[in-house]
Amino acid sequence: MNHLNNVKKCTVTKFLLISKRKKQMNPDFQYFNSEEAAKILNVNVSSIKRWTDEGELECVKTVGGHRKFLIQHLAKFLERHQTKISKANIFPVENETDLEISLHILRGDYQFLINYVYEQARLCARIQVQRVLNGLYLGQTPLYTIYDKLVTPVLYQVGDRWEKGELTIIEEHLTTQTIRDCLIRLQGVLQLPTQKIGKALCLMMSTELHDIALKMVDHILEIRGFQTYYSGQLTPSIKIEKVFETFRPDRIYISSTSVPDLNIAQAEFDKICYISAAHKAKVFIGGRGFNMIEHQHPAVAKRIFTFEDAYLT
Ligand code: B12
Repeated sequence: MNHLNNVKKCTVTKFLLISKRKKQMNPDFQYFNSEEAAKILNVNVSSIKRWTDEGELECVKTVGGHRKFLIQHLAKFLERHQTKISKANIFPVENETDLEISLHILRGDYQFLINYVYEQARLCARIQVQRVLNGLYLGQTPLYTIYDKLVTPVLYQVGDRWEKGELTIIEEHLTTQTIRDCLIRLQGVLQLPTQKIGKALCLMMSTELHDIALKMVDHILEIRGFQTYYSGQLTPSIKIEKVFETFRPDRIYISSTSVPDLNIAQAEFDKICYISAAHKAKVFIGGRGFNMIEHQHPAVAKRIFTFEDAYLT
């Protein structure tokens, strides 16, 4: 947040400097075009044009006559005209900080968003984390991009900071649990197709606690139109045949990260593959645990490394 405040102060100061002179584009500043401004204020582009023509909303004009907006223009407008805009923005805009974040969401500035979401998750600030996830999704960012470019790097950052001793174990738990909770809430916002294209069983093995990656795979499969079944942490494969008979999945997604006992993990994986083959279900695997588990089996269709891949395969 310090960084954010610095950026804000710096931009405001610079803006004041130019507004005393003539209002013209300064290459050092970040400008929105009319479409971006409309998206942030959650109004039509025609409203943006009308308000600028009426002098209600400040802007600068390019040589070609295009309207460009600084965050401060929008913030000033918001202050004066709260009633003119709906609260349901892609990232609810209530103050300049929110506007700044909206800009990064719109621009897909993941480096900024990774640091911001990491910081907010560390503080267990669910609302802030949620707003970014929802903002990106409602702003038409593909779900797999949000997971590959934002959530995964944030989780890696949690791991790196913990390894460096910058996060205690309880802080690591609190941070990741905040992210996990926000992902579960995001699930409620996802637009799901009504027509189902298949059934997918998302499975974890009996010693596995790392369930966030598979939860995200589950979401990706749901938006693709799969009916999904998600087993969750520490799932023993005892009588797993019954699950195949009940749900008749055509795809099995297995996630493995931690392999405390390779013999146990290998035996479980082989069993799942054997039953999958018997039920003509394709197996898709992911996670670093498969660097250890032998996975050359006829039932295994593919090892998947990214959420984009999970969306496309
Ligand atoms: C959060 C976390 C935890 C949480 C898990 C909470 C939860 N509900 O998931 C808790 C605190 C419980 C935990 C516990 C442990 N953890 Co941990 N944990 C992490 C952390 C920080 C993030 C994991 C994560 O979600 N990553 C994000 C996912 C999206 O990334 P990914 O796993 O690389 O997956 C990618 C692909 O492989 C693919 N993918 C993954 N799975 C699947 C599945 C399918 C089907 C598909 C299609 C794709 C796919 O998608 C991702 C996109 O690239 C990592 C650090 C890190 N670098 O990942 C350590 C890490 C995974 N943990 C580690 C360890 C050692 C442990 C513990 C053994 C610690 C301990 N001594 O107790 C225990 C193990 C518990 C167990 N039995 O499982 C190590 C693993 C080392 C290894 N195997 O190489 C890591 C790497 C930390 C480290 N640097 O040492 N952990």
